[in-house]
Amino acid sequence: MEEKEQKELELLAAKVRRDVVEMLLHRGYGHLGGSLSIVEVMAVLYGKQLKHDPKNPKWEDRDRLVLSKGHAGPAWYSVLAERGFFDRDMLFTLNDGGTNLPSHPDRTKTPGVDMTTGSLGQGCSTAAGIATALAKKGSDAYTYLIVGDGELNEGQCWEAFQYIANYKMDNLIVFIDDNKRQLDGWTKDIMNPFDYVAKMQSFGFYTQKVNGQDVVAVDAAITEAKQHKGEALCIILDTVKGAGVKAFEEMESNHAPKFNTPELKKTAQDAVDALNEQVKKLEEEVA
Ligand SMILES: Cc1ncc(C[n+]2csc(CCOP(=O)(O)OP(=O)(O)O)c2C)c(N)n1
Repeated sequence: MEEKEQKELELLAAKVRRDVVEMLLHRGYGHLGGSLSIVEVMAVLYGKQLKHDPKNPKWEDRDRLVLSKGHAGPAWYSVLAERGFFDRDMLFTLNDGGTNLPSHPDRTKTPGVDMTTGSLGQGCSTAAGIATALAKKGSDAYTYLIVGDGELNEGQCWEAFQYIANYKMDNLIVFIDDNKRQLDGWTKDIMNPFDYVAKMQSFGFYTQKVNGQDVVAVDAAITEAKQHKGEALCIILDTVKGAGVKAFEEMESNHAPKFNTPELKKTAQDAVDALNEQVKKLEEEVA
């Protein structure tokens, strides 16, 4: 990847990360850790790999995204706003009564959101259905599915994976966001997943594992996956819950913190300020 393209993706990631923290600070609470861990994959998808048209969100030939770990909606909303699907000001209506940005994605409310999610596990099945329908219509659109490592505790995910592998669905890319933590602890302590690579390979997936916080590595893995025809495709994103803000990475419970004390508000505001600096620096480098 050219250095300029890398910087542009890093800039988009920095803006999305900044927006996530800023909107949750404004709201006073929200799903922080699992939104921050998927920032880079969101930036690579909307900055390069996922076909979309912000002016025509229902464009027939668009690629689809199913964010099965729907609680990470703020990361999706941020990248949609940055790409121009709606005004950035709308981010600050997150979770308000009557908002078009509910805490979990709703395809009837938000431009650019194609599937409603939030009940963990179900997005794996709906993504498989969407990709099946697109293939039957002769579309060359991709469906991308993002699943959490805690979410994989749901048996429904594995039923869907069996279906996807059985039908050798090469128009769907499964991302597992392996941030190693879930709502109330470490995934390995709650339900040991053992080795995702071996597991997905044994299901029949062409499986790669990459640093999910590295836009170049994520982009290369998607490009590589698209070259594998006639195989189910999986990319395991090795990520950090709360990624990109040291204080959040180290927070004991960073799933959905409340910003309800002066200290926590200051931590979040400091993060927004630091991320704004990062955005400014990257903007200068890209110019
Ligand atoms: C069926 C279902 N059960 C429980 C929940 C509550 N819940 C929301 S997020 C979460 C943890 C998910 O962990 P993970 O997939 O690892 O998400 P991440 O750590 O990436 O945020 C749980 C149990 C839910 N949304 N759906």
